[in-house]
Amino acid sequence: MALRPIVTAPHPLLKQVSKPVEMVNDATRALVDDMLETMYAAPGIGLAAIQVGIPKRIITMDVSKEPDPPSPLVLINPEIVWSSDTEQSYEEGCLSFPDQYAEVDRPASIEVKYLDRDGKAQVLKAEGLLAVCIQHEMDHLEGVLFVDHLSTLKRSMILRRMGKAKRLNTAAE
Ligand code: GNR
Ligand code: NI
Repeated sequence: MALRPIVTAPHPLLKQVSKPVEMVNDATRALVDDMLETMYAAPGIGLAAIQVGIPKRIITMDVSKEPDPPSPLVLINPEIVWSSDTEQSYEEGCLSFPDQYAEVDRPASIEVKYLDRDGKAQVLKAEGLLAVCIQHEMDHLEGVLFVDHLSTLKRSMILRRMGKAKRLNTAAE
């Protein structure tokens, strides 16, 4: 297992559309394990493979809260098969936008089909934070970021703050 560096905005990789996994094999599982380790270390509740530079349709998640035990979830080639008309608003963050948060509206409940880490087909119905997280991660597979759901004004404010933070970082290095 290994920690992998997380790609931060603005980076062209984050706009890339990820490719389906053709076969779930040991190499896939090795990447999944690295993603889980990287996600927990960040710490984050979700991670898409493109955030560690790999354009494959793989996401890892864990929305469990202490003192509950960890509950890692791996979705390969996920597809939303149903989503509710009712939306919910949630203050989202993204490991590729450190320290930036904004309210995003999305369907409140969804049903998603995917392959698990053994390559077995699964269906999952989700609501609340899990539904938010799955949709946020699935956006990454299409090169869509949470800021793309915001008004132009809010998006440019966040992008400007990201630019500033990056310049400060480069100056300090
Ligand atoms: O760690 C994360 N927290 C989070 C909070 C609210 C809505 C979505 C997320 S996902 C984010 C990790 C991440 O960037 N995944 O792509
Ligand atoms: Ni994200």
